[in-house]
Amino acid sequence: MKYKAIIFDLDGVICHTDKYHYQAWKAVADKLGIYFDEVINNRLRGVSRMESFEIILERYDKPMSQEEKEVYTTEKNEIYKELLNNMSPADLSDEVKETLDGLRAAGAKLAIGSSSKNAKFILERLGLGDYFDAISDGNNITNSKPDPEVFVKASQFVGEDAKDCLVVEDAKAGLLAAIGGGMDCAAIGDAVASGLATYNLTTFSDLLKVTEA
Ligand code: B16
Ligand code: MG
Repeated sequence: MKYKAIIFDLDGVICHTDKYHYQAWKAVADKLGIYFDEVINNRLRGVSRMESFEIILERYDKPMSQEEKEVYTTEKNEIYKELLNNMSPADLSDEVKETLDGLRAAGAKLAIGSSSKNAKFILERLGLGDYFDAISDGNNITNSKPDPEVFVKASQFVGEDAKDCLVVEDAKAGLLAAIGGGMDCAAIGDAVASGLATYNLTTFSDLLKVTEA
């Protein structure tokens, strides 16, 4: 095993909550009469809740106060959390679970590095509530990706140096955060196209090969 710890992004890597984010933002956008589609939703990947709303508001031509923004983002989160209740351990693929178990058996500590403030709730829904050695998420950071903070905190939580950590990400902002934190990174999904990663994964289980010493 080349790494002492592997830090996983959550949404888009361990599980897929895009459709729930989409439905919840769509409800808010419709209420405000703002055009919103799946292409715009893709731009919200790995981006914090308020920054996501700012992207949606690019198509809104009236000013909005910070208080109103808080009201709408809170409403979005309530709808989103209601939708997350649909998730269950069946939403965790066998490939992801077997790969995680294989990496742990090979000696790596496993951590989460997610922008989401709902990370712990999502992990519980997936049956992974007690699985990871550490969770760094939207609740313990002040700067979101591409700032390295979420991954630096994750490495500190597991007590390993950045050079001994590998980050797994599906968003370009997440790869930039890993690189900024001095960590190697593996890209999956859309993040592959950026060409920024140390490794490009075709499928999640490729992690077992690329981390082999
Ligand atoms: P929340 P990740 C990110 O999670 C999502 O990709 C992004 O779409 C979302 O806006 C962000 O979490 C904040 O989520 O509203 O639940 O706090 O990819 O960093 O695991
Ligand atoms: Mg992600």
